[in-house]
Amino acid sequence: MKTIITACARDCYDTCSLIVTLDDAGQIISSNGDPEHPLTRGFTCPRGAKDGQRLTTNRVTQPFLRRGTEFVPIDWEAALNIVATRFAEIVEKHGAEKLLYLDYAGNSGLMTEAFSRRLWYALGATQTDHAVCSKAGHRGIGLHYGRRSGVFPHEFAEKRLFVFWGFNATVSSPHQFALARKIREQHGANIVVIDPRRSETAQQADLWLQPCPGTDVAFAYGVMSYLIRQQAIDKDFLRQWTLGFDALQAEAIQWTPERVERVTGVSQAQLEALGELYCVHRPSATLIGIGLQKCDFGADQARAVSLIPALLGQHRGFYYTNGGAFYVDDDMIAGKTLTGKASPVISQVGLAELLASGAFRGMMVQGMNPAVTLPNQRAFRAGLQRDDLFIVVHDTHWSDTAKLADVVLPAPTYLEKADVVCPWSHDRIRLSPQVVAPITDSRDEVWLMRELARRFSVQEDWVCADPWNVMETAFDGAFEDGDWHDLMAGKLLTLKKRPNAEYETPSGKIELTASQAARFGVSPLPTQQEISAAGGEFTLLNSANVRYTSSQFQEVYGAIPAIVQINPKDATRLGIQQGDAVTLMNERGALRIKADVTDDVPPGLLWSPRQYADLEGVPQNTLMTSEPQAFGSGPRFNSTRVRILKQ
Ligand SMILES: Nc1nc2c(c(=O)[nH]1)N[C@H]1C(S)=C(S)[C@@H](COP(=O)(O)OP(=O)(O)OC[C@H]3O[C@@H](n4cnc5c(=O)[nH]c(N)nc54)[C@H](O)[C@@H]3O)O[C@H]1N2
Ligand SMILES: Nc1nc2c(c(=O)[nH]1)N[C@H]1C(S)=C(S)[C@@H](COP(=O)(O)OP(=O)(O)OC[C@H]3O[C@@H](n4cnc5c(=O)[nH]c(N)nc54)[C@H](O)[C@@H]3O)O[C@H]1N2
Ligand code: SF4
Ligand SMILES: [Mo]
Repeated sequence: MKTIITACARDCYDTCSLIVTLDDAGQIISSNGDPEHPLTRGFTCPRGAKDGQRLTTNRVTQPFLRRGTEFVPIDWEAALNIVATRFAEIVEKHGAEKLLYLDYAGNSGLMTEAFSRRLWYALGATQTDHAVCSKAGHRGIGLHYGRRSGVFPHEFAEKRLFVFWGFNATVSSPHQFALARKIREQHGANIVVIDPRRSETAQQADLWLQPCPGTDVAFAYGVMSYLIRQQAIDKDFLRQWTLGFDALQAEAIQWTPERVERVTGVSQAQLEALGELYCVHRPSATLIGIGLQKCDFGADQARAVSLIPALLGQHRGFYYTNGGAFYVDDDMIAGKTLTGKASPVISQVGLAELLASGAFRGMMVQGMNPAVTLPNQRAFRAGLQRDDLFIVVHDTHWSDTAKLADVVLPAPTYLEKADVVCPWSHDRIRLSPQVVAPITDSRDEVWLMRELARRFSVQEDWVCADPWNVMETAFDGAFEDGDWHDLMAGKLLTLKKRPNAEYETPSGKIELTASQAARFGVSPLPTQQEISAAGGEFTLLNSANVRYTSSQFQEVYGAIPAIVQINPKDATRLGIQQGDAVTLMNERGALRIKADVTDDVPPGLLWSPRQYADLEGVPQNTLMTSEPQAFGSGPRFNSTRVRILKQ
């Protein structure tokens, strides 16, 4: 028996340190959380625990080529030649922009996710803006603060109030939530959850507030107005560190408790209860979930909430994601800053229509399962089925997208290759060594990129540069307590962070009124917009699932339940009972799923787990619009309007 310590590479807030135990034959016996890691603290989530099992199920075992409806196994040499020949033809005949590189964070290792982009930058292929997840919030908060990093977990101990806002952290960031709970137990800190439904996190809160979805700008102004009226704001701080307080105050005080209640549905007493906690339990951490900004005006929701801690006199007293605080040059790793070619950037959220309209001739998909996770699946899948689109998928498992590809290439999982994962909540980093020998005939992303580059005769030598040397340069001066050699030797290091009180706005201050707003066509202050009721009687929310990472882990835990939660009042009115088959529909399509009647959702609201296939295999995202948010280009998953029928 032996143990190897690695870092989990999933698209996850927690970037755990995992201790993998192997038997003498090198087979994984278990994966456990590293007790020495200050955030992991000795436990793992249901996904981390099952990686050993997932290693051997539903894997792409070798390269495959589509022949009609069948996949035939081929060897790597043949696969590489087919891919390179087809892609080279496309570049020659139609131009490199007709080639789309579509990737996301299936594995957020820097080699796997970033370095492998070098080829596509060198070719000038089209890439996406990566806006399907958190970008709208980044844009919104960035207007006021520059970079978006804020509270780190190692600062939790001093906090006396944790406000999880549109953030189902006990599911989506179990280690940050557990740490907040520990501070509650030790120091009597309060945990508040702001979520329209009784999420798993809301169930553990001291105070749960339930604004209608999409009304968080109004709610945030309500809180700010309370703090101003109670004179709980820090005037010295505001004078020294911020710009535009008078304008913010003028807007905030118009949000009287009555008006806030009318717009958000939260009673005056509850609003005051939160305001009072902010006044008394100092300092606080306002933790903004990615879930808060996946709706029509998501960027404004995130920016409004992020302003609350500034009024209380806190530098960066919010948390959104912390990756931007580190001195790691990931754009250089990805080749973005090295290429002389213009790589066109298209909207990731809006890809479905473009694909369906024939905008591309070739597509390489890596670390993403877009045939499930992107919105407007009817259009997206129509695009995938075009005869003039040649699709290559490089994945560890038979994802739904792989099943629709022309060529499928096997990738090693994070346990089968070495990489370095940069965290985005905490500041600890360690090498992820290869834990087990590859169990399929897989090749990693860097190898694949180099083989294709060779066949394309790519001239840029930075494409085939040694990735470990590149990483060493990108991490130059990035550590607080060691160097690259220490990292390679397996030490857990701490990343150096940019100073909290440094704001990359034009004024160098927190711009409560954003001077760059006009550039993006938005107002200098966050604005509460009208919520549209078009498209159906109900708003459908959906969020991350405890046992799955987006579409992954269904080979371990079975299919993501195709259910919809509905309030008993709505259910009674519509004649729907627990377990009934129901149809959810809107102008984009219909889903057949099972009803779960529960008062975890209020009347008028529905909730589903995200990314399931319905009872007939239709993907959930058939119902979702692919029109990106006007500001920040993010998705609008949580503004989906639907009708629901019993049948
Ligand atoms: N309805 C709805 N849809 C949503 C959302 C929502 O809230 N509601 N949220 C959106 C959000 S926030 C996100 S981040 C996206 C996520 O969307 P995706 O990134 O598409 O999510 P996954 O389903 O996890 O797909 C990752 C893929 O990468 C593969 N993979 C894992 N490791 C490796 C590796 O080492 N190498 C390679 N080559 N492949 C690997 C996995 O097998 C899997 O097929 O979904 C979005 N879609
Ligand atoms: N177990 C697990 N963990 C994950 C993932 C996973 O797939 N599984 N995925 C990872 C990824 S890619 C992401 S992006 C994150 C997502 O994790 P989170 O940031 O927690 O976001 P969501 O799960 O999308 O939604 C969180 C909550 O936001 C609420 N919400 C929706 N709309 C509004 C609104 O308008 N106002 C307010 N106040 N609340 C609203 C929803 O009801 C939901 O409970 O999780 C990461 N962690
Ligand atoms: S998925 Fe997240 S919580 Fe689970 S082991 Fe990986 S980093 Fe930790
Ligand atoms: Mo995400």
